[in-house]
Amino acid sequence: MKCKRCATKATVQLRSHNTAFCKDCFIFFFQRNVERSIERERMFTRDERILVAVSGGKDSLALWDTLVALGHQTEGLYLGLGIGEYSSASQRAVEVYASAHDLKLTVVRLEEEEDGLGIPEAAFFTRRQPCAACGTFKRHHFDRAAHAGGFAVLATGHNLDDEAARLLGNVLHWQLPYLAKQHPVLQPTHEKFVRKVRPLYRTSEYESATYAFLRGIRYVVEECPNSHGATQLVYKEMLNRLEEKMPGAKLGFVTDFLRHAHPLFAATPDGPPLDCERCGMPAFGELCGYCRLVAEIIRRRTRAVAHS
Ligand code: Q46
Ligand code: ZN
Repeated sequence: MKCKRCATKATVQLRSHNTAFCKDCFIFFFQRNVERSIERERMFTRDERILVAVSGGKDSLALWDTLVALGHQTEGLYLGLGIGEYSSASQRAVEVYASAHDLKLTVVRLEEEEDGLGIPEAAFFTRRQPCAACGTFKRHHFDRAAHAGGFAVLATGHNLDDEAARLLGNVLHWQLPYLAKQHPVLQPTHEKFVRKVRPLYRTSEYESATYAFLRGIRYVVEECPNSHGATQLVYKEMLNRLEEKMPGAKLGFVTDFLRHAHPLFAATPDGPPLDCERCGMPAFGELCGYCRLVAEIIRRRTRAVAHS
């Protein structure tokens, strides 16, 4: 098979796009695809500073690499979740990438924050799924770092497979408020929030893994141990089976939703009206969701210690 762009021998076949590329042309294709997503959705301009949330996996490192190649002003943020060897390996991968490319990286480790809580403790003491607490912790620390650093935008590495799985879950349960918020660009609803964007929303997991590999990025291949059994994986499996029979199904599912259905669900959500009494970030009550969760964990931990 020949490269669609330069007619030399192709090394990457993309069934969903009905095309194939050699190494250099695939890298060009990937970067141009991301650039088009940024422009199409008016995510940001070259004058704006972007904070890239990097986890150490293929998607967020491929995103950072692409934004740098496209000439955007970026800095990285790594949030250490305290999940054993997975977190140590992820932090190493991000640090190696940042120093090899001379990029500025901020590392925030949950265990070293004021509350000293990693995700395993949060899950243990609240008896909830680790991913529930993890989502709250990530949102809080990303928002806080973006605001403190004066960034215009926070970019995350969610890819097409993530977006399609999330959309399928939201449609299966008709989660109308979540469908309203399912968009690659979320405008801030408070002055302490920044615009949140997902520039890889039209780029598949396979494409970002291939890009990272061809660019020589040493990412962490292992998934977070808590991801096993997550409902999202069931949706991803279903969508992969569909994609097998109907190449391009995931891309059509997500982009047609955004074009035709999202405007029907979209409503401008009200921003939080108050400031959290503990951390100062936006809140709907006296405390923001993060501080309420932390207070609950600390209460339960103190009770557990008292009874031991
Ligand atoms: S990191 Fe966090 Fe994921 Fe691990 S605990 Fe769940 S949400 S699976 S993307
Ligand atoms: Zn708070």
